[in-house]
Amino acid sequence: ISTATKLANRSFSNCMMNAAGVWCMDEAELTAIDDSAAGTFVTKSGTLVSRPGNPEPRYYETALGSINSMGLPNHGIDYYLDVVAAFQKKNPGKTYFLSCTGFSIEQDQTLLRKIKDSEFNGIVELNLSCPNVPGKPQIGYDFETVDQILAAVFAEYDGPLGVKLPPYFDLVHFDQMAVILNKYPLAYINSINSIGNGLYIDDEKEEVVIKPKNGFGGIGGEYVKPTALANVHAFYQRLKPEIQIIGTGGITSGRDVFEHILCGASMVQVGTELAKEGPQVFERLTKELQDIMAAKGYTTLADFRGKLRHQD
Ligand code: RRO
Repeated sequence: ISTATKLANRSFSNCMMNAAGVWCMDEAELTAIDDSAAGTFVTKSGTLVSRPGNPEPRYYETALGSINSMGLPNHGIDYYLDVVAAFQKKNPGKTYFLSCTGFSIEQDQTLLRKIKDSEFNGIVELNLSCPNVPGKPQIGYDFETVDQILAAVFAEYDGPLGVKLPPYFDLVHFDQMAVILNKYPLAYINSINSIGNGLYIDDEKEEVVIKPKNGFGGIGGEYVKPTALANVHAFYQRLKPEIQIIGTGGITSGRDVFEHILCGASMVQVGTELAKEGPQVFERLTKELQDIMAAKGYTTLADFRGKLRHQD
C-alpha cells in the first residue's frame, strides 16, 4: 500500500510533510523532517531580510489545537536558499519546498529573482496569508492584489510555484478567487493557513495566552479541519486540473489525511500536531492511513483522491 504522490511532476515517497512555520526554522529542524517518514519539507517563510518576529509568548497549545502570533520570525531568504542547496546536494533525487513572502509586489519579485538566480531546483510556496504582522492585512483577502502579485510573479519566474492561501468562508469568494488563480500557471494552491485572529483565553487567570496583538492569533489544529476540508474541496471543484491542491488544517490522524485526499488534496501538511508530537508523527499518520486504505481495498491515493460523494 503506497502513500506516494506526485506534485508539479515531481515524485514524493509520502504525501505528508510539515506545514510551513512548524519544525522548519533552521537547518537542524529541517534535518529532523528530512530524516523522518515525511515525503519532504517546506521551510519557514523567508523574507528578504531576517526578522526576530513578535514578542514571546507567541505560540500556545490548547486541547483542540493552537493559537500563534509568531510575526514571521525567520533567518531570511538567503539562509534558506543556502540550507536547501545543501539538502539538494545530499539527496539529488528529492524535491524540497521553499516558502517565501514579501511585503510588496516589488519584494515578491525580488524574492523570486533571487530564487531564479540560485541553485534551487525545488518548488516555491509563496505565502499570501500571514495573519500576524501588526498593521499588515492578509494579502489573500485582497483579491485585486492577489491578481497583481501573481501577474508580477509569473512575469519573473517560470519554475514550479504554488500559493499558500488563507481560509475563505463564502462560496462567492471561492468562485472569485478561482477565476483569478485559473489565469496563472500555478503548480498548486495550499489551503489553508491558520484561521486568522482568533482569541483563546485562560479563564483561571482571566487573561489571554499569547503576548502580541492583545492575544489575537492564528488558529490551527482540530478547530480548523471542517474549514480546511471545505477550502480543499471548493477549490478542487473550481480550479483547472493542472493546479493541484495541498491540504493543510486539522490533521491529527490518518483518518484526517484520508479526508483531505478524498476532498481533492494531492499532498497534505501537518502543523499543530507536528508541533505537539514532533517528526515521529509522520510514521504514525502513514501507518494509520495505510490501515484505512487496506480496510477499503485501496492501494494508491489515486484510488480515492477527489472522489468525495455528494448526495444528489
Ligand atoms: O509567522 C507567523 O506568525 C505566521 C505565518 Br508567516 C503564517 O503564514 N501563518 C501563521 O499562522 N503564522
